[in-house]
Amino acid sequence: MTITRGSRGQVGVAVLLGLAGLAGFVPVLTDAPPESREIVVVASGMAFYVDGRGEANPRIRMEAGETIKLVLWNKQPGVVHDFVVGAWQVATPRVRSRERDSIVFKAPEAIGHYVYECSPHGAMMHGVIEVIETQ
Ligand SMILES: [Cu+2]
Repeated sequence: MTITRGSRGQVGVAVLLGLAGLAGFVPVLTDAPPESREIVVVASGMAFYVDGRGEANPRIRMEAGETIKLVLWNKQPGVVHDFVVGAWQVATPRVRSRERDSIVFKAPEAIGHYVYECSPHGAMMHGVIEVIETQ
C-alpha cells in the first residue's frame, strides 16, 4: 500500500521513494512542495473537466517526475466522486457534493498513458493521463 497520509508521512514517503522505481507506484506526499503544479479537476454532470471547462474527461498531461497537486472539486449536486489512477495507487478521498479535496504525488519517470477514473462511476468518468518527457 502506498497511500501515505498524516503524521506518518515522513518515514512513509522515504520508504516509498525507494520503492517507487521497483514497484511502479508513485510516491504520495503529505504536503505540496513549492515546485508542485496544481491541477484542478471539476466533477460535474458525471464527467471531469480541467478547471471546470473545456472537453469532458480530457487528456491530462504531466511531465515525467513532475510533482502534482491534484484538486478534485465536486460541483455536482447529490453525488459523491473521487479521482483515481489505479496504476499508481493514487486516489483522492471520495468527495461530497460542493466540497473539494486534493492529493499530492510525483508522476512516474516512465512516459506513457495511464487511465484515470472516478471509482464509483468509471464507466462514464474516465480518461487518460499522458506522461511526457520533461520539457
Ligand atoms: Cu463519480
